[in-house]
Amino acid sequence: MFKKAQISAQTHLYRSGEPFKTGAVILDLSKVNFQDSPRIPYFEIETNDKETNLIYKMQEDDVVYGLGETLGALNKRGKIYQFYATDDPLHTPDKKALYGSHPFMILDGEKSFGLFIDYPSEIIFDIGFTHKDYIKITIFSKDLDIYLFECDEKLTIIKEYFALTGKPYIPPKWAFGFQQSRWSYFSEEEVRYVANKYRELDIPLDVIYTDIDYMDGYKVFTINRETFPNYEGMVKDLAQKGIKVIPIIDPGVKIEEGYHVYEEGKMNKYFCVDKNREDFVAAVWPGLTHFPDFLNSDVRKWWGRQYKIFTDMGIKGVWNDMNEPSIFYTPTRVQKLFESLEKAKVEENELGQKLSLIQEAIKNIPNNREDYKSFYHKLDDGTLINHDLVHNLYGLKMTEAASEALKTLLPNERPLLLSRSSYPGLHRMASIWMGDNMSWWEHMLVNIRLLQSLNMMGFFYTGADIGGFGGDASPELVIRWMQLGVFNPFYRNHAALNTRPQEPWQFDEESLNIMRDTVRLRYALLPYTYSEYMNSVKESEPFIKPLSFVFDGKKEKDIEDQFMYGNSLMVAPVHEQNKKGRYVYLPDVKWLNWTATKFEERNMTVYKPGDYYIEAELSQIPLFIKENNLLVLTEPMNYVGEKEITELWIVGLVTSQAVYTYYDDDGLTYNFAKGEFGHLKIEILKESNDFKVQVEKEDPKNMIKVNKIHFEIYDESGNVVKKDMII
Ligand code: MIG
Repeated sequence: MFKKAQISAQTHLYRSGEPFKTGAVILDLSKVNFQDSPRIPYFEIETNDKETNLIYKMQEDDVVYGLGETLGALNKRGKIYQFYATDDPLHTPDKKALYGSHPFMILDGEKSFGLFIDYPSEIIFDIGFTHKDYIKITIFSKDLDIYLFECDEKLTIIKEYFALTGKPYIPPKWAFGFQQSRWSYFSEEEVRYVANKYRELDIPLDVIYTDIDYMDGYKVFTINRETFPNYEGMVKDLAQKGIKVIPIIDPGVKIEEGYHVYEEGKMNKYFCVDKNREDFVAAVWPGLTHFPDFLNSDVRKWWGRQYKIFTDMGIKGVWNDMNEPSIFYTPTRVQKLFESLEKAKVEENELGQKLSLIQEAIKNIPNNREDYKSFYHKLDDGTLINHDLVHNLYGLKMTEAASEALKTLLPNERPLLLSRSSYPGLHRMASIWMGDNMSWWEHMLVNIRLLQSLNMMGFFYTGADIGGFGGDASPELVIRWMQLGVFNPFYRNHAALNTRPQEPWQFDEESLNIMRDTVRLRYALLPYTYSEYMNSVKESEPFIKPLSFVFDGKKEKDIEDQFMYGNSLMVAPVHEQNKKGRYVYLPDVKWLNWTATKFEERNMTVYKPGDYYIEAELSQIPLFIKENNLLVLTEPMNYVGEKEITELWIVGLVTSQAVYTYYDDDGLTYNFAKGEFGHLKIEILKESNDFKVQVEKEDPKNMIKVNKIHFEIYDESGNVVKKDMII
């Protein structure tokens, strides 16, 4: 049975049993008053010994949003989703689970509400799949917390969710620059080559990643000195060019005598244990490993200290991978395989019938639920808990270890911190990328939808592997994806082992030129992106929003491949092969269309609301600036911070009045929280054939270096008036 507590005017907690403290919620719940509550509003409850089911009858027009890192449509109706973190490198439409678990949904209909289930193991959301009118949520436990947000407005529900779980992570400003990665750049030489190539070709770049092959035998916190003899020198030299190096880190610690991380972990009993209290053994990249017990705070501190080898080199961030945790196999699983193979032992002519048996046995080896059930965590109070019951927290707790440590190792510096697996709460300290997608056009659409649904969970700083991770990418795909990437806050080209290289210069001259202009466009947008990002964190409002979060119409709810990037700009990426344009729906207001190729070329057209086919050649990106809203640009640079931003270009269609609050701070520290930031309040008032401008500066700490603003203001007939202003 549930007990109920009031959290805010609109939010209630319904608690059943004794839930595990996941750390998702930032409020102190020890002082809330509970009273018995036989029911939960909206839902019918069905329970048995093992599970709790919540059932809701949907109306025909109800739309379901949320659920973060899941595949399928943005409107989640019509599919089953499972939250049980898994490393699945093939994101086909039938898949129910990915790396993260985000059990927060929004029902948008005649009755609207939000629901967050704070429970760290398996949950199933059957959203109108089994029965088209019903939501059935199955939690495989009776110990759980359910938060119900009773608000009419989707954006208010999200605000309440952030009030409960914390505000989104703010990366350093350079993390909004372009980033290049590959599994792997195998040597220091190769990394230096990539850096030089970017500079030679005048393509802006801020970050290069080193994937697992920089390590010595995949041992975490070591460096292969044969291939990276002077990793630290490389970090310093690249820093001179304005490029940061970010290393990958995996959780599995190789079992090898004399290897310091293994020895320390073993001596201090820092690893997860099996049922015999022996260190649990699972194979990942290094071969047989132990898993650090991140649910224990001593282990987190110990692990966190390891990152010092990187920060001592001048490294400003880390990339935490494989933390579902991914398991390639365990000795038990291999044993079971041999047994199945023994059973399947057949004469050659029978193989046909037995083949599927063998295939099935092999398929079940990695990430097997039985393996997750076979190890334990030791909590701070000394109790042992089976991993399966807290499975979805492993990535969160690993990332917490990194985040806490980096606060000391890089005092008052904002690190770039990425994790693959996640749970609510991780969005406060780090962010996630979308994992191992493929070089498929279909995965561009997945990217577009995930941007929107992850933003609802507070993962504002997110993006997909640009160009696709697995498989070979065509030049056209990479170009179109680089264009979409301009509007991924995390903008990184990354590709898997043995796939066709996809750095901008790997194709032809024309493709290279388009990609250069595309990346430069991203840097031109930097003042807008940063300003909108910081304002959206402050306002607790998603940075990227679906059209239906901004406009009320019915049609808006069906449009999933256009989105608002900040409050002024709607992006309609071309995400299909051979397309020289696309259909775009323009809701409600007039729009200033910029079919963008490069910063320097701004040919604008005004559109009334309606449906249009917008042409977009391979080099062109369909962008739309909302009426009476403004876009802020600057001249592109080679990396963030190369030059002070001294000049702004303000572009917009103003039919009455437009106000833009331009924000800036040092981009590196947390001093903004102490008031060290500046605002330029730019106001444009339409006057018959002209406009009036007013700029107010509020900048006590001198954070804004802008001294010249160029205005390009359009009227509804598409005529432009340009003015410059010295401030
Ligand atoms: O088993 O480190 O998602 O980005 O390049 C694959 C190698 C392990 C998975 C990550 C991917 C990374 C890759 N990793």
